[in-house]
Amino acid sequence: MSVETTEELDAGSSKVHDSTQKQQDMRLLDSDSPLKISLISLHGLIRAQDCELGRDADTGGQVKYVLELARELAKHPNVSDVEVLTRQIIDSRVSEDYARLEEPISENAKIVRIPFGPKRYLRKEALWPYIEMFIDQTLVHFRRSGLPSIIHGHYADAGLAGAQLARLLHIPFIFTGHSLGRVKKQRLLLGKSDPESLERKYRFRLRTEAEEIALETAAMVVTSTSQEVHDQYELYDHYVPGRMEVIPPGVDLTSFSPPGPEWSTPPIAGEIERFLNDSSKPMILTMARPDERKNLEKLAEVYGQSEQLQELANLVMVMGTRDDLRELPKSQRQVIQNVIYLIDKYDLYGKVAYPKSHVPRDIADLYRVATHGRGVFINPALTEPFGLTLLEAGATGLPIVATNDGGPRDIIANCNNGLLIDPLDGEAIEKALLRVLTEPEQWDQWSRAGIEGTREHYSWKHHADRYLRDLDDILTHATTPTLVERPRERRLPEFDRLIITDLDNTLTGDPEALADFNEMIREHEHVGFGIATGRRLDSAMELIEELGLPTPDLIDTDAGTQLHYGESLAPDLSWRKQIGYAWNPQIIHRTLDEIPGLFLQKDIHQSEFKISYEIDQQLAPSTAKIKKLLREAGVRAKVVLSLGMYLDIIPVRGGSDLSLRHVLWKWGFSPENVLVAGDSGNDAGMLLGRTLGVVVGNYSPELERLRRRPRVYFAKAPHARGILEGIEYYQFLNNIVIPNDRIESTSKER
Ligand code: UDP
Ligand code: LCN
Repeated sequence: MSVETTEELDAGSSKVHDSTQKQQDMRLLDSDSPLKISLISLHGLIRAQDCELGRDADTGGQVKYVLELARELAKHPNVSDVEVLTRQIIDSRVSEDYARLEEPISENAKIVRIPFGPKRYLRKEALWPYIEMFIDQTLVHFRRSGLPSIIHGHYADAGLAGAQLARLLHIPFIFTGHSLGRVKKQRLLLGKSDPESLERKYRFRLRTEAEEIALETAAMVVTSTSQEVHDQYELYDHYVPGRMEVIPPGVDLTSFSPPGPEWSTPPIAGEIERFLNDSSKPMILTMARPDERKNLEKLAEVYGQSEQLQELANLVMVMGTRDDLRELPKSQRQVIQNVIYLIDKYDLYGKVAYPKSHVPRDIADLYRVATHGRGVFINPALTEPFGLTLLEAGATGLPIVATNDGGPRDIIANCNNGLLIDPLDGEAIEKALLRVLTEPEQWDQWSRAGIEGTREHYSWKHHADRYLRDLDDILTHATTPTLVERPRERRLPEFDRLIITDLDNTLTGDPEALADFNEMIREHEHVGFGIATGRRLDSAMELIEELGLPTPDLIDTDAGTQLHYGESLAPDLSWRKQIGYAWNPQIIHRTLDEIPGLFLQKDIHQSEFKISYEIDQQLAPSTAKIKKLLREAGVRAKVVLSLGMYLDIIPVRGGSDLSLRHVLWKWGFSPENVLVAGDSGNDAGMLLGRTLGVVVGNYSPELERLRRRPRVYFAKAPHARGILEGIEYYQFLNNIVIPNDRIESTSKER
């Protein structure tokens, strides 16, 4: 683990301070340094007004949670902005609202929709290939609108994206899983599903890997219950309970209130009555996204098999909204179809209502109708990390029966407003429902306790206060060591120019000049510093440390095939993704290993996307011939000769020319603000193009061909002194001038 990650762990784990320290810390939240908070929630349909909760399997409690959190945080005087970053969706099947690039939520809070991947709506399991695109687009957004003080990723997908952004930008990261892959998988396997088909459907491998990365990076993990901490996150390798904070969500009490004396039957009651023979019976109400995890079929089966339940109550199943059942995604359609099948199997016509649609304001009314009729709310989910519906039911005075898992257990412990059940045990479910429906005094007690308990324990205001207090600790700890021990954290988007240089023989070779170079970098906060080297990352880092160089802000290693950033060596995922294109190491070895004059270098010089040989040019074929051999073997690869003796084979999309361009594009640098320096053949790629090139005095003959190129300066001085000479030549630290911009390149040099 890198040094910075360890610091982050420390920052997160020591959130307890004495009060003096605390007062000092509060300075960070002074209104002259107000916080900008970026919440990321990528999947589902998110809009500020009339949120379509339950419309599909990806639009549920998390969406509500994130919007309510954003609203509440934005009310705080020390918070200047809250943005919810989500995906822009342009799809005639969903409202145009989801295509708007920005939408206000409330004063100081807004939704920002980032376009990435296909325009159409995608279910969450299909978003994985596009996460890196989101990261790159969000960097563009941050460049335009300023960096946030904190990034908070919600669920595995945004956990991965947020963690990566936070590492790239040195911004503290908060993670909330909402529901965890490992737990869901365990539960679904208990239901005897086949592991392979589960994997295909839910992409658990990708999801849990993303959760691991998010947990590793997070300075704080916000959970809703202590059970989540002890029994759920505990299943992960990066489980650090000291960084986990239980801060339960709230419930909007202005909407979710019990039916008062003035109460009259709301319109949604009519929608339910259409299904029922005797609508005066109490309701067994359930409300959930049509998701396998919600175990809705089990409930229909229990009701279908229980004459007593059918006698006493109607079953009302609110499973989102739909226009045409056949057009729903397969997994959702299956849940609803199975329920309808069971209604038919047990001939439950006239006893079960499953309304086709509802609008957001119907939700509180539905609970009130159920409370008024002395019914019961049930959530039989296989696993339920929290369960906002339970708060909603509780706040409306409706007793609850819920699965014995994280959220329900805490909610019932706090509110004492119902019973826990094992979601796989049909008899237990029946028994619990019967108890609520047949014990009127107990019903009154549970109803009252729910109304009082939710008010006492679940408020968004408390949530936001705790959240901001913890955030204050994190920010204090993230900055203190920086202030004391080293200059302000360096971050790529804050530099206005970059120096990228080769390591061996360009930076190294003249210790005195190197010391001057180091000092120059340290003194100029507006100048970013990058290394581009043929070495492997581990060996480059070793040398960097040995030489006492400042930590590079970016490091391009393995001959332009690996890109990492900053102290944490955060990998550039979008680069990683593209580099492997058409790469086939086996065929390369088969084609070249036995060629006379080519000798495979030691293992320590080989890496994932670089095969390195030593070459004896007397014996070996020319590089043109080597390229031809590779082409004939059906391999697409680049062949790079350095210092007349090293030959690297790298992917077609690799090389310092392309990696450099990727960096400039990604971070929004114009080439005129980037100075590159090198001495040998594998630096040629990055010296070409519109950046400002410096070839140091001790260059090797492969670079001679660049002599008359525009924007390539051949320094007289060797090594680091040559770079300093180049910096002077372009006046790179002040107002940049490009004296050799107009020199025409000759056709030979092209
Ligand atoms: N919901 C809704 N209509 C539905 C199903 C659910 O409005 O048909 C809302 C429900 O009122 C609650 C949220 O979606 O606010 C579900 O949150 P919960 O935490 O219970 O479950 P999740 O969907 O997050 O798994
Ligand atoms: C996801 C879930 O499955 C629910 O249990 C939570 O209440 C919701 O997210 C909000 O955290």
